[in-house]
Amino acid sequence: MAESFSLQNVLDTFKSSLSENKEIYIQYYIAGWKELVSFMNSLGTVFSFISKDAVNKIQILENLQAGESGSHYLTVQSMVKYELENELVDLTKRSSHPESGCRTLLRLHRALLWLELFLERLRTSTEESKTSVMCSDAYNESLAQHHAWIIRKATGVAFCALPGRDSFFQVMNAGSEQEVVALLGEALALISEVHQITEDLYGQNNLLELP
Ligand code: 1PZ
Repeated sequence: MAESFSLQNVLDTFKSSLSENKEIYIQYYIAGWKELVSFMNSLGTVFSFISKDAVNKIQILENLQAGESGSHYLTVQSMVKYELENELVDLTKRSSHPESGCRTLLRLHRALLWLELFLERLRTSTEESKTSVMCSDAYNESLAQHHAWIIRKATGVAFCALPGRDSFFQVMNAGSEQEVVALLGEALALISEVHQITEDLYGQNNLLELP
């Protein structure tokens, strides 16, 4: 990463991901995730098993975009339509399409809910709040429900290695605490909009439990 992490970058990329008619450009959605991964990598090696999986998912989506059917992977909406119409999604168990765009993006989508819940806690936290607690509370309310015991265990260990609230605010690279809180509010509105649009689309197409 040439540029260092900033919360503003995350906000900007997710902003670019929304088209005028509220479709989500996969390219910018992925770019947002890359920002988050670079942030996670800066936190230390305990988090590398998490960022490796995120990178892997990003790569799958980038390969689909670069492939011969790439034009269908412009937006999340066009991807869902294309993959469903052409039966490219394993709907009940993983078989001939274990790495569809739909199931891959669903994993990131679920993680986005974790991010939303975590950032909301961070935004409203006080000096005494512990990042490890905010992180695991957010995790238990979201991603944990989709993870096997062994992953939940490893994730719990990683949370204990999180830096404190002060360093989080610094890493956000957005100025004073007040300024970070304001920017978090802005970022959250956007992340939750992107999350909700995806959630509705996946819900309408019965894709929320893809294996
Ligand atoms: C700032 C601290 C970071 C905490 C991140 C909290 C999220 C914990 C996620 C733990 C993932 C563990 C590794 C791999 C799990 C995979 O099994 C699952 C399901 O994929 P499948 O096996 O079905 O292919 N992968 C995921 O759930 C995607 C996880 C992406 C995590 C991205 C976190 C980004 C954090 C941003 C930091 C600001």
